[in-house]
Amino acid sequence: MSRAGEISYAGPSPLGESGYRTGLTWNTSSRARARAASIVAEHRTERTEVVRDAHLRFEWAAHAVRSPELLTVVQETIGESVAVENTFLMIKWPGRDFPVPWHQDGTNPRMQLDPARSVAAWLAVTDATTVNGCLQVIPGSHAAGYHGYRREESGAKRGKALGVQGMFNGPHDRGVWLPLDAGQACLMDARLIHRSDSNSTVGARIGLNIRYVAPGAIRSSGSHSPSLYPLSGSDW
Ligand SMILES: O=C(O)CCC(=O)C(=O)O
Repeated sequence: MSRAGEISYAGPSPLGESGYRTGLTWNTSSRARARAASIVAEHRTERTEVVRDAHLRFEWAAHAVRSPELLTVVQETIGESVAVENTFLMIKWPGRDFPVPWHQDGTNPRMQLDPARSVAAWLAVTDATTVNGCLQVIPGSHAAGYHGYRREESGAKRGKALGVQGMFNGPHDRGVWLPLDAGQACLMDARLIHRSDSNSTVGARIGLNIRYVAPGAIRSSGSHSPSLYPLSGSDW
């Protein structure tokens, strides 16, 4: 499923050759783990897997999107004026089949993000490991631009429903795992191809996904006009 009028946006990344950056911190690991424990307590009964717009629902997430180190690096990457376009909290419960297919955060049927003016972040609320479903990325995959995508056949309601067309949903020979401790974060070019596996441990794996944009980053198709949550700058 790729649509007429979409732009490929092939080319270099503001995050360099790899198209991603790790080694960032959004909170102390002990505070992140305490937060994870309360999220688990709140959602254990329903086994909620995805909470959309977490930054509008939870005060801790509204703080997380503006955590100083993360926001500074986002501003260095896309400029001083920054808004949140979207967040979702993803909980991988033990024993659930919940892989996320290879996908690119900056393209969907509603819009495309200009990769020079947008960046995606993934914040580890619990530790994220290769066995509980940390991200796997394909370094440099941003450079070829946006690809066509398909709707995931199962689980489409709960998470990322769009996978890169023609890509098998499993490890890739160029894939690199990004394990993170609770409280750490990574940034990804909006075109970087990434995925995650199901959680095969006995504890929950929790991550917060954020799409940050600068003014003019969003090309929307049709009448969709995203509601932005400005964090800095006066151009909104
Ligand atoms: O949390 C996950 O496992 C997947 C998140 C993701 O794919 C994303 O950040 O776009």
